[in-house]
Amino acid sequence: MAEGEIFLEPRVYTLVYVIQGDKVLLIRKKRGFGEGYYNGPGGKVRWDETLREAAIREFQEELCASPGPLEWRGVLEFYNNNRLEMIVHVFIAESYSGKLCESDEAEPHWFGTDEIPYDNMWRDDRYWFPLLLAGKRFYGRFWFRDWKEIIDYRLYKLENP
Ligand code: 8OG
Repeated sequence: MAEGEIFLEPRVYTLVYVIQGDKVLLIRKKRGFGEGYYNGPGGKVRWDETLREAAIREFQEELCASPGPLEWRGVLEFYNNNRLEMIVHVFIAESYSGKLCESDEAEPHWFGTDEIPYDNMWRDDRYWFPLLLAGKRFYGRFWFRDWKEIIDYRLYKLENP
């Protein structure tokens, strides 16, 4: 590796939120990173697939159903103890096809957009989720200490100039 070059492990992830009117589909994760938290379905992007392919595959694995057309809405960078660990691409869909199931990874729950369970979600979600619900595009960077506490963050709305 050339001097000054920084090697990053392939840690790109997806998240998909189905939003129908004033309801949002979340899953309660039953295992893995973020166990017990409500989140959108999603997971790690493999080298041989695109972001959208990964987003669809993870949705199918976790909920049995398939998301409708995906709209890219933002990207989040997560630093833990000052090291960039995860780059997460966030999509929304207005529909899905098939019947939602409970898998060994997750159980689906619908929430009103005014009753998002932020206390049982990742700490950063309370900052950027309102932008998602407001129809914005965004770029966020969050610095965690031991994946618990947020020590700093930057959040940008992406708008056309
Ligand atoms: O494959 P696995 O279940 O471990 O993937 C973790 C999922 O959790 C992935 O979709 C990305 C997502 N995720 C984080 N951190 C955060 C976060 O701070 N907020 C939200 N909403 N999702 C997160 O890894």
